[in-house]
Amino acid sequence: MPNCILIGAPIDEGQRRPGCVMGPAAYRVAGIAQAIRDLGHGVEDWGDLSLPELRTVACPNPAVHDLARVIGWTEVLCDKVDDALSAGALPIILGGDHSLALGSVAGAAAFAARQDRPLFLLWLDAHSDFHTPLTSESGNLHGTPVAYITGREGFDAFPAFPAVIPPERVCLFGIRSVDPAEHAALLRHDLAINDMRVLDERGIVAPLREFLEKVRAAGGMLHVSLDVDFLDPSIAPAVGTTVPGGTTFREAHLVMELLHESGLVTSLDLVELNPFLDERGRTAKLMVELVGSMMGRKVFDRPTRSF
Ligand code: Z70
Ligand code: MN
Ligand code: MN
Ligand code: MN
Repeated sequence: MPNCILIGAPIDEGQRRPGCVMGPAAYRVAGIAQAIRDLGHGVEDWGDLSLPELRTVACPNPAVHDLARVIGWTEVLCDKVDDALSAGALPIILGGDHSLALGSVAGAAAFAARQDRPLFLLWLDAHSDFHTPLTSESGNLHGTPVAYITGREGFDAFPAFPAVIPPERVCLFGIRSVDPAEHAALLRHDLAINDMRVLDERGIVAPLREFLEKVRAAGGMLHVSLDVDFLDPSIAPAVGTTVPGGTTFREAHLVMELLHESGLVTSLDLVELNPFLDERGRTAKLMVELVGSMMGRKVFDRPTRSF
């Protein structure tokens, strides 16, 4: 695995509940850099990003809030994630709410396009985040990145997405909260939708392996976007939008272990951690443990199975 670059993205304008700005600090306090170093990887911390000068923008949907700021974050994140990948590292973006993925995946897409490699997206989340700024009822732009990344219309105010990811290269995993407008749009697009119904029936291993095989066969890069609410709220309370019925501690670790084994992950978002809602840092610590599993920590180091 390449060395890691930590990028702090203290963004909370993509939703309404304050607290996600403290996310990057909480990951550092929980020891994310040392946890990765202990596994034998180099880690560089680029510190926290700050907002660039804002443009004046408008959106026909009056519910949408903080559009200019979210666009500002999108631009700076796109640039920095591209820089980190160009430095040969695995960028880990410390959020911040999920609107940061508008920029992080754009940066990964710009880099992948220059390398002439297809970029795939694994979305570990309770939500499908497939609204456009025009369909969002909450006006919270953290519910829109998957639509932006797959080239849906309605993002006129945003920078053009560098290299649109076709829906067939996107895998939603763990979803259990989909708004009606998202549902209608998902039916018209060919994303892999591994909702909880599918994961309960098939388990997490088979659907994840299927997707990873596709990435490998295509020689692709893989961006993983891990939303805290992918996890069951009983083990990860520090999130504004808790949805019951999430993945267990064991399932989540297994996902990360399989990702490690695959050797395919090229960038990672950690999003929606709200340390203000945490219980003695347990959610931050769990997220750091999950990163450890993705970076190669094992209970017992048996020879790697091949994919
Ligand atoms: C809802 C909306 C959302 C994350 C909540 C929720 C979206 N579909 N995304 N938490 N990460 O407001 O658009
Ligand atoms: Mn740059
Ligand atoms: Mn999300
Ligand atoms: Mn979510």
